[in-house]
Amino acid sequence: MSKASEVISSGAEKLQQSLNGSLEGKKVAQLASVTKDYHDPKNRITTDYGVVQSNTDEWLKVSTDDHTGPSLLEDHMAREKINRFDHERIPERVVHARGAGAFGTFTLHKSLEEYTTAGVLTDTSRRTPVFQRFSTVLGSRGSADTVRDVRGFAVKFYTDEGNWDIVGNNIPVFFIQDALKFPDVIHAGKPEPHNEVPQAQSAHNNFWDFQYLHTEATHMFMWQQSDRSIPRSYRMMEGFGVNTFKLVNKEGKAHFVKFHFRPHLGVHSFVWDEALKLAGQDPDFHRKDLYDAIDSGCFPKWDFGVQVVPEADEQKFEFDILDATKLWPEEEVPIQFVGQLELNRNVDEYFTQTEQVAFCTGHMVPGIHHSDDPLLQGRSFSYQDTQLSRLGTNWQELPINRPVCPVMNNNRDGKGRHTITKGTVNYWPNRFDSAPPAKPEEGPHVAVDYPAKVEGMKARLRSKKFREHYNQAQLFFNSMSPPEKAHITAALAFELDHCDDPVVYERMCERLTDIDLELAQNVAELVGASIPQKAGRPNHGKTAKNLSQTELQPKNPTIETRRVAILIADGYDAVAYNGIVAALKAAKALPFTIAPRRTPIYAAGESKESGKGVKPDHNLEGMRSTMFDSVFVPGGADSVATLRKNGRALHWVREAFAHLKALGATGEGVELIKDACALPGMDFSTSGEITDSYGVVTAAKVQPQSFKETAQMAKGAKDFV
Ligand code: HDD
Repeated sequence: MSKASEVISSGAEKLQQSLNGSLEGKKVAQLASVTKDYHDPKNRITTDYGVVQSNTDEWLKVSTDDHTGPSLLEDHMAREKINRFDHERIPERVVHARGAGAFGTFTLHKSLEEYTTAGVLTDTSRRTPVFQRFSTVLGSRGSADTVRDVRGFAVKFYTDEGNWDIVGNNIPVFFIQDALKFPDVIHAGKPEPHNEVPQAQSAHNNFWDFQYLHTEATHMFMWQQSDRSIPRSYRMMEGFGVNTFKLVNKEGKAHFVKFHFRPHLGVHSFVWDEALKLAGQDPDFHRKDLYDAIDSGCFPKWDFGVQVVPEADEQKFEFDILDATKLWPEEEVPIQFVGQLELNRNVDEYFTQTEQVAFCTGHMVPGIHHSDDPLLQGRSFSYQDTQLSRLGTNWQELPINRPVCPVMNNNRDGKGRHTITKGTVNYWPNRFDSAPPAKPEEGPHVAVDYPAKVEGMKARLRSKKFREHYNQAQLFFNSMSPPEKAHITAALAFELDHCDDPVVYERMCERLTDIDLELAQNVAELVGASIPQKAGRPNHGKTAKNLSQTELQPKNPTIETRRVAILIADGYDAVAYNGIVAALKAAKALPFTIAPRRTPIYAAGESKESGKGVKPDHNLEGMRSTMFDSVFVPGGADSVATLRKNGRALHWVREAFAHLKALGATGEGVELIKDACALPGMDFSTSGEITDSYGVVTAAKVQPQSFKETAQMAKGAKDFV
């Protein structure tokens, strides 16, 4: 059981019990029918064909006590075991190879029947089961979670009318307008072909060479260089469908639509130094964070919203609404929030669920349709196609991919077919009238194509507005807060510093003048390029709301699931320590005790002989401050004296402060904080009062008989986490 579940009682089992009979329960029951429990005490080890075995450790041989003889080909069990192992791996995803997934529920609180007939978006009584997979894009399956990259946000809705997939990202726009450029943008970003370097990074010549030459990527690379591409948690990022889709209502009228998911926890990011260090210190940080939160019953939630534009208004915008390199500013098209996505169940097995799940933008249900967005059109070919090489012809039959509604058609055979379809024919029309196509009048669950009039030249062309590539790159940069602008400057300086070809960084600094001259000049200085003197184009000065993460903070701030390290050594102040642990647990945060060693640590006045003491969760070397959201140092003269002499402890506090984390201390603990990170002008508590300065919350004197101060401090710290 994880630390998280020890602290907060599990809600997942209760949820499962409450599902029986519901649509949501259908997927649970379907998966249960193919799930077996490895830990059932009745189990005995068998071959794949079911014969119980008594020895699977030694290959059958001709041996004596003195000599180990040759192994026999006859041993089918042994050959099966090795043979199955040899073939365990399947090709990883060509992009988005590294990911983590979970099950959940989609609920709707406002019907969208004005726009669509889709049951999942009109029936407010439904609880639609979902599977969601988060991912990075460029890295291979074993790469680190915290690299700078776009994050995938793919949701499979198992609706009563079939599966609907939103295959989105945590950034609302994309690098390319036409799907045909996808192999180029991905080849440019992936490791370079001659030496397969670098892994999971865009900081290299080829990526930036492409960004300069392929100007339609300008808006997207600004997002990719912002804090959005180093999220603190999958639970703390937005999700976007990115492409433009169409909703069609019962009158047969169409609206263009974009899909949005906004996290209840707000949008939060690492600082770059933290992300870099975590990639080595804990490459599974995001995967574990998601698993632990769900395991502990702190279910991540997103508000689901739509931006809707009537078909007749297609040309009313200065950008083309079918261009995936453009967003629809909320000032022009407000988001209507109508539902909620909640993740509430972890996978039982990674491979069969998270690895074998297969998304496809072409998976739509009646009432949700393709638009002519040229990126979307090509995507829907690519996803179906890639699953064939990754999972085989019958990938739709894998349990995680099966719809919860009936499936019946004349597709047959192929490698690994599971379904046994009874009947004497497998074609339509047939003399039995079996499995006929439905009539549109049978109901809104029947797919009917939307009749759209199309005219134009048969040519390799995009419409005029697709040729404008800079306005929204400026809009995004202008909308950033000063720290976010500084982070973008530093990110570009890092990335271009990794480009050793001057052609690449010189050109990129020139490109930045198309966005903002000052940005271009600052980056050029940092990377040693010629300092541009003239803007490539004037900055229009416009801003839009909710592009800066500072505007996307939670309605109800919480420290739920935040990880707080409490540093102690022998002689710590038990009152302050117990008080902060209790206060954090009450707020559903996760306290971790960290000490110089992992054998018990004794409080002031507590003897080793007492047999008590606190067993720390980790020693100071085993974990680093990067793995926590906050650090707290309780008093205790001996404890703090030991820690003040310990370089690692000082580094812990200093590093956490440099990463802008909330720090707290009581009693003598304040002295350790001062040693590590006092700045000129910083205030520290000198008496019973609580002082908070630069996010450092201190109380020099704690009343031994009371837990109140520490509880209050936890409350104070919350404002800074
Ligand atoms: Fe893609 C995977 C998101 C454009 C071709 N893509 C993939 C995944 C996500 C996205 C989240 C991982 C799904 C999972 O967890 O299994 N892709 C996007 C977004 C795009 C986009 C938001 C732009 C709006 N993709 C895009 C284009 C193409 C592809 C233009 C090809 C023409 N994408 C693929 C793929 C992948 C994929 C090769 C690899 C594994 C898979 O599909 O299942 O087909």
